[in-house]
Amino acid sequence: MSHQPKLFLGSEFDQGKEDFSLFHILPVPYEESVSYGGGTSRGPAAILDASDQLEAYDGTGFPGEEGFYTHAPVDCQGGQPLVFPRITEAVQRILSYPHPGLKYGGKKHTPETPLQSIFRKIPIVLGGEHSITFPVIQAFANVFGAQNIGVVQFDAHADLHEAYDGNPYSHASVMYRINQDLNIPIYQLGIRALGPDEIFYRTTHGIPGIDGPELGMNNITECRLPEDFPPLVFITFDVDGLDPAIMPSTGTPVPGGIGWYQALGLLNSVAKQRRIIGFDVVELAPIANLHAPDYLAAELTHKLMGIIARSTLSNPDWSTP
Ligand SMILES: [Mn+2]
Repeated sequence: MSHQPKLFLGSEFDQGKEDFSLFHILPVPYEESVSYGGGTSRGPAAILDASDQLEAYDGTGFPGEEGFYTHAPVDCQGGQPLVFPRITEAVQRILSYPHPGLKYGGKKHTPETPLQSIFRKIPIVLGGEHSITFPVIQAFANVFGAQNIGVVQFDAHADLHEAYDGNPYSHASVMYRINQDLNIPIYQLGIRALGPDEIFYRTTHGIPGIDGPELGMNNITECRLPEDFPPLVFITFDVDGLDPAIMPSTGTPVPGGIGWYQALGLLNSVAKQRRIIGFDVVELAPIANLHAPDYLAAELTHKLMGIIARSTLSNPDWSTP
């Protein structure tokens, strides 16, 4: 690749080998339907910049040893009808590694870790507004089959409007699109801002999860997915699910959000129950000269990589479909 993108944790790890790195970081600086504060198109670059301040050790292990490959950002110019197919194609390409014919310096490379040889690559999508999760999930559905996938959503908002401001591809409609159009089950954590149409949808469709007030007032750090929840889980992490005290850098902050250790506890809990096949971190809208939230988003990304690597290694029966 001629373009040299800014790397995730480039201060500690060189760009990995493209077809063997387990973690494929895909920046998607898409911002079109934002309804309140703007700036989420600068989210991916802020996370990559902040990632240079991370330690290689995530507190338990070294996710970078599985390989980080950071892609050039998806071209987000030209409007939703043009951009969404590009996002789907980029994610699907990652899920299709190793590509025949990919070589490095004319040498054939062999995987260096058990995870690199057994499992599909893990796409890690950095947003950008939450709308992008729909074309991301379309790629996963194309590869794994929609019936095998569930989505666990961390968010302040249910994002279950059929359309928002007349836009069916709004950030406020993304989970409706995934659940209704793709028929993919969802599980919601941290929700605390809901419209009447969303309450109706959740009730009539029996959408499971634990809402913000219950999480916060009872300091819940574990969740139990429904028995019939699909075996493969994608995590969509809208940073406004976190409390604005630790995450003010987002377009629509809502008080009473998830705490840091609570988020890690819930993520660990999900990873113990199902194989996580990818995740996104969306809606970071960096505030100039306020670095802590950007660093938090980078650390969240890194910790989730470690959680996935360890849970997948300790469950060898989670074979690749
Ligand atoms: Mn959202």
